[in-house]
Amino acid sequence: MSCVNVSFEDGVLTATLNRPEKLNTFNPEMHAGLRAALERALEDAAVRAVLLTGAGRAFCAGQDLSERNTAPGAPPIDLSVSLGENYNPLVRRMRELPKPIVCAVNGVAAGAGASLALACDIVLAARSASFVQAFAKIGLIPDSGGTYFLPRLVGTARAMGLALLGERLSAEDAERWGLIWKAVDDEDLAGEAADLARALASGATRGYGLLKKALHASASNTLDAQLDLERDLQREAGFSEDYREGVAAFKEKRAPRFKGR
Ligand code: T3D
Repeated sequence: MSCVNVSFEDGVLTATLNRPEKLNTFNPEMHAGLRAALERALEDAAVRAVLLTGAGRAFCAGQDLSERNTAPGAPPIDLSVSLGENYNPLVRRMRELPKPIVCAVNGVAAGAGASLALACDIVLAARSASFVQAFAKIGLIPDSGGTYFLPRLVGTARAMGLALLGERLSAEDAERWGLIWKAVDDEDLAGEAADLARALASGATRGYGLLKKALHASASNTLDAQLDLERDLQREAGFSEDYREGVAAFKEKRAPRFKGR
């Protein structure tokens, strides 16, 4: 059975982390499966939104620690190789994908699993789910974008507390703190996430891609640079078929029929 189940319907590519007995922890096969899913999402014009979720009781507990030999006498492990070859390209692929990624956090998201969720564009979480910055408990620092996402989403004080203490943050607190978009009742998660992904898949895909770029750039831009970027990206958006359709639909008082072009 594959580590990542991929399905496609109504413009939505759904990728389900599928090592439930291992809390969907990352191993090389999981990385390869996610890489392939994201490459397909990038290359296939029919894919207009991605939905990421996990099978079983966890979303993802980060790196599979059973794959790391830390026994006395074992050679030191150079973790920069794992980050450089797998985690960092994964996060870059997600951030650079010019299509929205919805995350349905079905259970605990720990370590790189929490960062994976935060690298998505809209995060819904089951009320019973939680977020754990587990890294410090094993002597590591938040990775896979954790030190970037956390302070930007919740501020330095809360990011520092979460990272140092490694305590569980409930989905409801995550919503209240602005870490995620929304906590929903467990039984509603799959349906709400699928509806959201479908709605995004019928939206103005090119505009979405450009707005992702603009919002992400704002984290490191001056206002001046950001205004220039908005001008340039809005130029591109204005050349899209979907812009014409959106304005025409508005004037004709009907729902737009976006084609994603
Ligand atoms: O190495 C590199 O490539 C560098 C990159 C690192 C990125 C990272 O993600 S580092 C962080 C790795 N993740 C963790 O440290 C999380 C460790 N797990 C936990 O903190 C907790 O298990 C959870 C908060 C995720 C869930 O807690 P709970 O109480 O719901 O479950 P549990 O009883 O702790 O775990 C259930 C089983 O899953 C248990 O095994 P057992 O006792 O039933 O045989 C536990 O050992 C196993 N498990 C949980 N997380 C991992 C894991 N096994 C391997 N790797 C894990 N990450």
